[in-house]
Amino acid sequence: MPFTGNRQFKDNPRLLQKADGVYYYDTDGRQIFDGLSGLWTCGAGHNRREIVEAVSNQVAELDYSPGFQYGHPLSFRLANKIVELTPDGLDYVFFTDSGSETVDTALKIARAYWRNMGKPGKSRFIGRHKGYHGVNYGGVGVGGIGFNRKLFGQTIEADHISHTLLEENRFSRGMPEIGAHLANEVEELVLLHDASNIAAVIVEPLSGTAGVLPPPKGYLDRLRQICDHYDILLIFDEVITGLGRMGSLTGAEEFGVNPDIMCLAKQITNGAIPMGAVVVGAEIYDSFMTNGGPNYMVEFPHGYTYSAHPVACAAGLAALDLLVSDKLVDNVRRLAPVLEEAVHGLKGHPMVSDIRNYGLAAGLTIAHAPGEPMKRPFELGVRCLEKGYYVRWGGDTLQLAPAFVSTEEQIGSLVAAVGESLDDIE
Ligand code: PXG
Ligand code: PLP
Repeated sequence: MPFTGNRQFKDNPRLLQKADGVYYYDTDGRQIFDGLSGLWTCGAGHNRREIVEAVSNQVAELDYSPGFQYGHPLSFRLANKIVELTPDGLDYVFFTDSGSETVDTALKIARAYWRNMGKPGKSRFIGRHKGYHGVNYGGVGVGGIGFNRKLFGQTIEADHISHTLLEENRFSRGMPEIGAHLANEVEELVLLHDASNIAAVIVEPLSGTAGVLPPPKGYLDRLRQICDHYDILLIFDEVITGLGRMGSLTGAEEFGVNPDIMCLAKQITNGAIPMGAVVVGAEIYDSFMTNGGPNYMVEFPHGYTYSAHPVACAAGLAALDLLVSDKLVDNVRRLAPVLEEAVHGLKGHPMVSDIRNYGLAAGLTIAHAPGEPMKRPFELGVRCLEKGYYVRWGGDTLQLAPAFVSTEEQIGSLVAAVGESLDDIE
């Protein structure tokens, strides 16, 4: 069981049987509102007919196609679609099968790019405390959640700048006022290591897993300026923020700052089939093409057995068509203030020490039970489930991320269930 208390789960299993729209149904047939869009994956709601049909047809037409040395038309169509939806200047796509693979691919692209440019010394990475970049060795190295690292020893070496969860910003709505100055810590690391040794800075535009931490005003702009000034690549890990949840097609678009490399996953296929994607600009792509040797040689020795899997591509094309045709991003913009208003209504509860939100994402920090920082969120999550609401607990936080197709009433009752659960465990 991934990221699960296995012993507790075996005593009290939580088993889902089927899904429809914004609801799950457990093995007892109980209806459960999906307050996290799966795992931030299913913004369009579950079991969308268009995606189901695309997947069924594709598995019957071309069930698998080798990605090494062969291609298939859908992967190019999906890549073009992703390029359309991401900011100008991000024009080339490399497919993976998860967010973790996406991050490790992005890190390898960044180092290889600098080698291609004749600057092999530029190999260090800068991440951020509380950052989550998946669970593979690269992502854990740049990641900043100690609990996810401490069992595993040596990862890739990385420095970490401070997180932006500041006491002064507690209970901010949307982007907090204070914290842009924290981006300047990159400059201190430049003084320490010299930019000639630094490949890239990687951040989530909004930290999801850490409990929904929106970027402080001016913070991402400052990161961009510093990276430009010192010729360091800026990687946005948009596995959660990409493709709708922020109220724009990407976090980059919403926050008005473009990265050199973007990581996407989850929402590409609406969660139906595993898939991730790294998106880069022409300068990075061309550096591989001009340094690849004779044209039959492999320019980027990297890839997965299931890269650009045809069934995943079919799911992705259908899901992204839905995102656009059903104007789901407009839904997010419309529903974001509803979630904001509702969730900040929990302020004042003695156990709630902070509330944050942006787009269709909200995070609550729960005051620690004595000596047991992770216990109350777990208890709250289980209480919510008993009431028929699925929410996410992690660390000392609860997270809400309803589907883009939720109604105002559903969002209201989701937050009400959290409030009642808080009362229950007092
Ligand atoms: N980067 C970011 C920013 C993520 O949020 C990953 C990489 C890794 O993706 P994969 O597909 O390898 O899991 C993620 C995944 C949660 C939660 O509740 C978040 C994730 C996964 C599961 C749960 O916060 N994020
Ligand atoms: N391990 C072995 C022995 C393999 O042969 C392969 C792929 O061929 C892998 C790991 C990597 O698997 P994947 O390409 O699915 O990441």
